Amino acid sequence: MITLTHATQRIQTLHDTFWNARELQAVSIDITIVKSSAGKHEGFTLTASRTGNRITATVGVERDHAYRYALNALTAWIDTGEATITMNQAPDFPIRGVVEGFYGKPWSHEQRVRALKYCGDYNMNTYFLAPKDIPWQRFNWRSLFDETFLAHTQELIEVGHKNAIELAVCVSPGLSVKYSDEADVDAVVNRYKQLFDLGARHFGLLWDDIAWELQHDEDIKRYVSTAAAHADFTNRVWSKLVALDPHIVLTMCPMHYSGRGNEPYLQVLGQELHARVNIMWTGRSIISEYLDISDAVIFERTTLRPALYWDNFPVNDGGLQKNLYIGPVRGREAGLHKYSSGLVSNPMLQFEMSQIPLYTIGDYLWDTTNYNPDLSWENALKYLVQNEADRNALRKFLRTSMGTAVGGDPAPDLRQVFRKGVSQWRQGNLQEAGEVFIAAGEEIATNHAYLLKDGFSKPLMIAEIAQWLVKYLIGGEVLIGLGKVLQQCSFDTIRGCISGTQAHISALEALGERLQEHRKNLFGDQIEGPINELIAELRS
Ligand code: LOG
Repeated sequence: MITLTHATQRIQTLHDTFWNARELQAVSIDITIVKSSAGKHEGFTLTASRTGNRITATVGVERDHAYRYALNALTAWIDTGEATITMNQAPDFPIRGVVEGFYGKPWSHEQRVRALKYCGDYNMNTYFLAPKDIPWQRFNWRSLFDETFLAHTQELIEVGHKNAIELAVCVSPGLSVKYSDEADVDAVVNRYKQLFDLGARHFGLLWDDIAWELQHDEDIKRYVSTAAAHADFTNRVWSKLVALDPHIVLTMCPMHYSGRGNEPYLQVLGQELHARVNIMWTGRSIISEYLDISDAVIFERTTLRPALYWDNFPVNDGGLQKNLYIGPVRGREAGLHKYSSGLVSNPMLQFEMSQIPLYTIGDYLWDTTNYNPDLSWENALKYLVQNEADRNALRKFLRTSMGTAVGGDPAPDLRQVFRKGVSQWRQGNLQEAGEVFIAAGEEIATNHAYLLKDGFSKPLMIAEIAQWLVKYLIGGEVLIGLGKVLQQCSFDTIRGCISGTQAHISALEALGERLQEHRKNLFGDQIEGPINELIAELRS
């Protein structure tokens, strides 16, 4: 039994949505809404106590949608089993969320619906819909959205609102736009109007990955630079949008979306673009290892507004498709929110697996100072895989691909295996060294079989990583092969190194080849490195 007292209609909807998506616990919960003393825009206060199976909670919010964050905190507290809680919290970053902006097969409608619910659980508030390879996004942007698209989008906007997420649909006219042409401005605005009628209030206009030079004679005559054209076109869109609703939000992605943050293009944009339009930025690089305050300050000085980070982590499109980025986000500085209007993450093509890093991004965005990547990652696994045995098996696999494009050890457990094994072989204990690798390989083979067994609780996850699981097993077999070769070699105590035959060298080369042949990346270069080292030692 859950009761809610003194709620507004919006809070009631958030409440119903939240509890409907959960299995009701064997407790009764009474929640009372009070006037907020949170003091911050998206803040909430929460006090709660438990007597037996009965939980009594009081929640205060400035803005109704923050009630969702109070519920997230309440359920997290319930899971701890503690007797009381008192909280006064607010998020660090104002805009927190996802930009579905990768090349390749976009997420499906069903996945997006689920993504919005997940984002609510991660304390996020924004979802940019910007799939690159879908005709409506970059190619036929001059036509109105069709009925199917609108029906789907309406559902997304509604599910978003029920989960405290704003859907921001994007348009990318840059491949064929004529900046000076008012009809092109209207084409974009007409699409936004369709979405406005469905309840959307945040829109995206993207100028990434397009020709840097002006293409049309009229544009060349009218504008001194592409930056001037982008500012002017975006401003004209903006003024038609604010006429619809003064509270509207427009976010634009500039053509130079990565770099030092002081490029002439950004300077012009800063001066000429309406002050209320957000500018996205991916940081120093397209995929930035670090997002830090010193760069953010330069960007802000140049563009006269704080960056809205388009964070290209954990995205794995284009040439990155062999990688799985399933570790926690790292390298985003504590306190960055003071110099930024928000951060949205461009996820992987793999929807299910993206949830692991996204969960950690939600944690970072909420509280950058206390963000603990390893703890957050573990909590992500608990949240996503409730069955403990399945979670343990999955964790072992995941820990062979923890490398992110943004740092971190790709295969921390395997590193320990090699540390142990290599130290044994250096001491001349080839039987023991071989045993270390064989045991590690066998453990992988057993875990591989477990993950693929019928009845594994997360089949959608397994389906997404099927090809990496093939590589996983190959890795296990290669480790066993390496162990066996080591055990057949002998140790030359005089020279203090391993000796063996050409056959051993060939066997090792074949193992290296096997790993190379399969295109998906796992294990970092943890296995190849030592194999090559051993080959060199045998040749010496
Ligand atoms: C694209 C993005 C793509 C990403 C990673 C931005 C602003 N645009 O280099 O759609 O997913 O890189 O490949 C991009 O990042 N351009």
